[in-house]
Amino acid sequence: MKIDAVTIFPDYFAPLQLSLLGKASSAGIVSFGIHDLRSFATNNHHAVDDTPYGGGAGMVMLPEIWGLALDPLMVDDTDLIILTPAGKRFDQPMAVELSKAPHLVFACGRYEGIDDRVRAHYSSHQYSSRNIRVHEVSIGDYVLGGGEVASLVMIEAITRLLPGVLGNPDSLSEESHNEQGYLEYPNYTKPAVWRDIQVPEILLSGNHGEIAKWRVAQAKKRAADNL
Ligand code: 6GU
Repeated sequence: MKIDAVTIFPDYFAPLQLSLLGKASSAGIVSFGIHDLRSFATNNHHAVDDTPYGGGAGMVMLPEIWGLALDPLMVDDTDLIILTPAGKRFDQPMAVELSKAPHLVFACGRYEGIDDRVRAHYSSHQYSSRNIRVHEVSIGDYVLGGGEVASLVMIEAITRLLPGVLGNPDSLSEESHNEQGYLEYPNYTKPAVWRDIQVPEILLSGNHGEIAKWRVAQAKKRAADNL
C-alpha cells in the first residue's frame, strides 16, 4: 500500500518511523510519502490560507495550492481522505475497507478547513471514472487544531490490518469476534495474584469452551457499562 499525506507540518509524521509502522515500512508492506503543502505556495509570503468569503472567524486554505499539491498524487485507484471534524466518523469497519485500497492520500487541513471546491473538484466524474474516491473523515466528536494527528490515528488503524504487519495474525481474527471489530473483555497475565487481586478462576481452568463464554459475557457487560 502507498500512503501519501499533504500537510503544513511534515514533522507531525515522524512517528511513522516507529514501532509497527516503522517495521511495516522497512519491510516494504507500506510506503509513505509526506508532502509539505507550503512548498506548493505560489504567493510572495508562501501563505496557504486566506479570509473566508462571507466573513467569519478563522482562515480557509487556498484551493489553488491544494490543487498543485494533490494533482500529482491523483493516480488511478486512489482514495483521497480529507480530514475534517465535519466528516464521517472513522471506525473499525471503515479501517477494514480502507486497508484494501492500494493508495491512500491524506489531506490535512487546519480545522477551519480547506476551500470546499477542492472536495468538489476531486469528486467530479473526471476522477470517479478513474476510480478516485473522496472521503471526508473525522476521528471523533471533538475539535483538533488540524488533521495531522487524525491522519496518524487512521494510518495506524489501517496499516495494522495489512497482511504481514502484525506478528501474530490471530490477534486480528480474534478481534473480529466482536461486532465493532475489537476485543472488549478484560485480559490478565502473570502473576495469578497481584496486590491481593486474583485473576478470575475460570481463566486458569483450561476449559476453553467456558472461557470463551465468560469472555463474551464480560464483553457484553463492558459494552453495556460504556453506554
Ligand atoms: Cl479529522 N480534524 C480536526 N481538525 N478535528 C477533528 C478531526 C479531524 N476529527 C475529530 N476532530
